Amino acid sequence: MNNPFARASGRPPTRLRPRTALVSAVAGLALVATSVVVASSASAATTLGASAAEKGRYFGAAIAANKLSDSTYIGIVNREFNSVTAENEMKIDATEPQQNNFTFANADRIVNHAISRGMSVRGHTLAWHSQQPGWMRSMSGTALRNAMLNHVTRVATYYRGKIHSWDVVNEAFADGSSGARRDSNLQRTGNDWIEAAFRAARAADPGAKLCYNDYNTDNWTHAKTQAVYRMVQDFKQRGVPIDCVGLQSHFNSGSPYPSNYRTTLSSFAALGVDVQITELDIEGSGSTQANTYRNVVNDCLAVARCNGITVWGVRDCDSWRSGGTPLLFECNGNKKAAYNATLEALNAGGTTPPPTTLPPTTPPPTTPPPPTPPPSGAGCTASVSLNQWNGGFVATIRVTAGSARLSGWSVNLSLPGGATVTNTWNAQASGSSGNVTFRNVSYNGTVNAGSSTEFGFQGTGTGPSGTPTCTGS
Ligand code: G2I
Repeated sequence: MNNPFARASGRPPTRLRPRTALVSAVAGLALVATSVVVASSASAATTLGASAAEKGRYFGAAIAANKLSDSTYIGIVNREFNSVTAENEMKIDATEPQQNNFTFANADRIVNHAISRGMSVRGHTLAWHSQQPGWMRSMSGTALRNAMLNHVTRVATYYRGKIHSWDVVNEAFADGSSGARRDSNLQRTGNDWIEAAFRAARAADPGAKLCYNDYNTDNWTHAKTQAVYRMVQDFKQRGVPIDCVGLQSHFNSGSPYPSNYRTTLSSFAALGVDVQITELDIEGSGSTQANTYRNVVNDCLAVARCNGITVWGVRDCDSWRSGGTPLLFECNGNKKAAYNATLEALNAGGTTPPPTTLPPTTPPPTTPPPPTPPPSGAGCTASVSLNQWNGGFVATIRVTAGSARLSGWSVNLSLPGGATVTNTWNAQASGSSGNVTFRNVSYNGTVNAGSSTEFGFQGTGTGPSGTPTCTGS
């Protein structure tokens, strides 16, 4: 993907007009003085996006499709930002209001505007417990898992090549001291729903960075921060495709900017992922608010893999928390002290870009050795549930042990001509077309008598229709 940041420019021209030799000595001195002033002011970028671009970063805003025709609003967006996020238009309820009926018109208005101006786009969000359409809210189990994967696949495929970073999964951890996953219909489909979503997103758009995004993960000592850290660490160790962590960073008196914020950013980065500040807003006013914005920018610039900041709205009146006046522009479009502090901090940050942070190539998951030969005729059955759409499918296979406990299993099934497996979870596939065999992975080979386990795969073309054969050991 091109780096649009390198093209961003809000700098005034630095070239001085040629001078004649007839200038008097006094006027000449005045001209020298003038040119010094011009040269020094010309060295500082004059917009957030241009300044961030000089540091190899982006500075973005969440924007709304229904405000694109507001001239004050779009004037600020076009002038200041080199990245945008759709505030609501890419959420599940917006893009799949009825199951398998996708609507992208409003999201497209944002994406097309951004692309036409050389801005990059953050995609928000593919899988979330909130803002689900009614049909999804009432689903559970395998049907919901399939519907979620189908959604991830279809939306990420539609925008393939256009999204810099996707918030693949949003807000999946509980608040408070438990460090647990948030209870939700998605969580109840199985703890592996997050990694399944990331694998589906990678298969659909291999060029996008894939992020986990959450709030109240700014303070390094908080249980929620630690829990997300452990999940990302685990994903990196097991080869689950994750490239970035989004810290929403909604700050106010109840959830203040923490003094260890830089430690949080650098600790995530040390896991080998990028860090992005994805929904920044800071309630308050005047120099207190300005100083907090300055601190956030300084912290991001201090961490090489902190590759961008997005503010959650443009003017205070556009904010979801407008009463807290948390943004960089007044309602009339004027710049606030917070804006000036943000730009100053960006400009003071030097001009050395961080290392290029294209999506890292993720090593394939480590796979266990094939199961040991069967001790005796352990039996199993397998059944397929298929979610098919035009050109692709997600298959979920339920493996059920017979009257004896299994210590391993394999499932063989036949795909119709033209079908190809692109992505498998909870199993290891041999082959990708025709007859394909799926074997258990390390954590799901043992199945008690009469119990079941599930694995899945995603493919292009038409999914399997016959009954699979299951072999237990
Ligand atoms: O709540 C703040 C943010 C927390 N992190 C995830 C973000 O996606 C979330 O954004 C907010 C939007 O700023 C709000 O604009 O998410 C809310 C819920 O999706 C958005 O609110 C919704 C209202 O709930 C709807 O009633 C309304 O129709 O905004 C919609 C469009 O104005």
